[in-house]
Amino acid sequence: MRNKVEIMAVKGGITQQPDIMAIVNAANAHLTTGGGVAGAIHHAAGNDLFRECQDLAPIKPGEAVITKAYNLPNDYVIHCLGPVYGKNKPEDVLLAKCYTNVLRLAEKNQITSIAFPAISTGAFGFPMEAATGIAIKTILAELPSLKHVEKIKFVLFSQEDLDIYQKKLAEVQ
Ligand code: AR6
Repeated sequence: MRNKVEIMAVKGGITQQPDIMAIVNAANAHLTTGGGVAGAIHHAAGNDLFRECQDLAPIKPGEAVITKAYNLPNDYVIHCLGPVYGKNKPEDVLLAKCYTNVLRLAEKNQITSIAFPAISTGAFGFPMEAATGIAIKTILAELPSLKHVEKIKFVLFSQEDLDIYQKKLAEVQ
């Protein structure tokens, strides 16, 4: 089963992944715009996304909800609230829950490809190395239960972050 899922890391923007069915939003609890990933997603998707989100908010750290993607070149957005580092504890458990819950929602919706940003590593302050380890370990643990997801792409904003992901992926693949 594990060999069936393609896992990769690329440098780029989460809103520019047209080959992907569902992109993940590093959201805030109220599923409003904000900065970073959430700002880029809401800006690109348009006001209809904001409206759909209002019926689903608020969410708690580790939770995920799914919406349509509107003007984005994808079918769905899966919105996930990562932990604020130093505040929502235990941070590692809550961050792992994000990845697990996103994958479970993806499976429920028969999603075949998914793109993740590095949840919690921007405004929420989670150290990148530690967050990368949690993301990869959690996803690897979920692989045996995936029936629909065939492609998982990590989208990193900087070369430095991409290097961290590629190093960790090389250690496990
Ligand atoms: N594509 C891919 N990665 C990005 C993009 C993008 N367009 N923009 C930033 N990153 P953040 P968080 C990287 O702050 O830490 C928002 O204001 C960024 O370099 O988007 O979970 C929300 O409204 C970092 O590595 O998410 C929330 O209030 C990573 O994506 C809060 O920020 C995550 O950065 C969520 O904070």
